[in-house]
Amino acid sequence: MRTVHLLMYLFTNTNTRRIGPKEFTQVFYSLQSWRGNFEKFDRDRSGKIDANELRDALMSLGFAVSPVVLDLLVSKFDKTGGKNKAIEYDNFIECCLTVKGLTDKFKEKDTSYTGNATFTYEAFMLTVLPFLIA
Ligand SMILES: [Ca+2]
Repeated sequence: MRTVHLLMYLFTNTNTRRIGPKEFTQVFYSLQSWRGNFEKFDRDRSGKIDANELRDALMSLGFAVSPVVLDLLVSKFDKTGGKNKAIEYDNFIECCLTVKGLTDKFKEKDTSYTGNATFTYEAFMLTVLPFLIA
């Protein structure tokens, strides 16, 4: 459910819980392409994405995260609370969407791509909270 709400947030840019046929079509095709990504990067066919597989998946999407961030992502999105050290399909989508969404929001404030951005407290909260409580 969290994954669905996050998808809806990203496709509508609002916290609405309803989408029209146009957005539904976008979400539907987007999910098909996520399935393809998941299968492509689950190289050992374990049905889960481990840290190395996630690193390659994020790289292919254009996101280079540090090993520390990678470990944090795997433990946060691992349904077993870090026991499997791997992420299942729906959480994989959620993880990638979270990285993409937060990176896009950061880039809006880092227009010259220096890797630094300035946020007011209010802007920071409004940027991060929708991803935490999607
Ligand atoms: Ca795997």
